[in-house]
Amino acid sequence: MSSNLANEPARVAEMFRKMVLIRSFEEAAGEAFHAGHVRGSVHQYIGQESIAVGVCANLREDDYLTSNHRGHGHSIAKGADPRAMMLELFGRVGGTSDGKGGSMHIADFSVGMLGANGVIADGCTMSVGAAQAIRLLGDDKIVVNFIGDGGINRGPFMEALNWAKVYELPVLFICENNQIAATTTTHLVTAGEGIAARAESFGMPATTIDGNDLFEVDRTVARVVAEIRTGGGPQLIQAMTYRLRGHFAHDEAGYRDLAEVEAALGREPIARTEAWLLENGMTADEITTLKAEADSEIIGYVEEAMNAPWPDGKLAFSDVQDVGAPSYPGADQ
Ligand SMILES: Cc1ncc(C[n+]2csc(CCOP(=O)(O)OP(=O)(O)O)c2C)c(N)n1
Repeated sequence: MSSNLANEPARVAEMFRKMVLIRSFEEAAGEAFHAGHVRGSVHQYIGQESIAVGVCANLREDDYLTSNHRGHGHSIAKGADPRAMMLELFGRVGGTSDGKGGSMHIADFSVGMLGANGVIADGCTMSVGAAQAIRLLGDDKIVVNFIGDGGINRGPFMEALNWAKVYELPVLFICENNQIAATTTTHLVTAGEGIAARAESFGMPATTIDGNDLFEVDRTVARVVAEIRTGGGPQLIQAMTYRLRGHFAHDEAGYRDLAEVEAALGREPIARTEAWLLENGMTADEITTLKAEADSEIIGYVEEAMNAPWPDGKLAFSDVQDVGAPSYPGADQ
């Protein structure tokens, strides 16, 4: 893992801390789901942490992010408050949307996190809308959209890439290629030469990287973000990775080849970054403490969420866009 970060162990340690916090959050979210505290579904981001953290380390707080159903890691990396996120998973007061969104709809506008989205690929078109707004306002923000490899076979992906390229909008599409969409091996249902080729067919530069290598993610995203921010137009990065758990918390993924999982565990990002830190001045004790602190921080949020009040049922329709009854001549007839 040679890198431009080699002289920045403190920065790497901070990124590692975020990756570990995401892992702790996801383990706790899975346990809370199995204990019956989380309604709906929980799609854990375990094994992909280096992508969210490496990408978001290169964004400004006022840059925007759109995400998908596997969005907890993206949200934490962008700066959303994990305490409010846990409350949201539990559906309680104080959640990022006061419990109305849940796991697949985490949003925190205060840090540019415009929203996760349970509808596959719909975050792509939302990101292009946000980028169009940036263009109209003359800002120099950029938008990052996270999408899975399964999502590239949906229409909104194609529409979003087309629009983004036609208007040369400041969007970075990050396709996290964990090689599987729910239970389907993605390349078996994807025509053509794959994700990068699909972006290139729209005239959009595409770069494929090892997403489990924090340093490669960081280096590549730093370059691409600078190009986009200075008017270079949209780009796509395909980050190769592996979903270490089932599709959602209640999927034991028994359909997977164990040898494949074993090999993937050998490439998983937290252990790889940890190895670098150990070689570059961090002690094993410091790493143990850092992990224990992350676990206890998250356990605290779980306990708080279990005891937090439920929202008042009367608030179900607040914060819902309501433009009222149509008003035009003859509307009342
Ligand atoms: C429009 C739409 N179709 C189907 C689903 C059901 N679904 C949820 S996640 C998923 C697979 C997504 O795979 P991918 O985009 O590769 O992301 P990953 O789960 O691997 O992170 C599917 C089919 C959905 N949420 N939305």
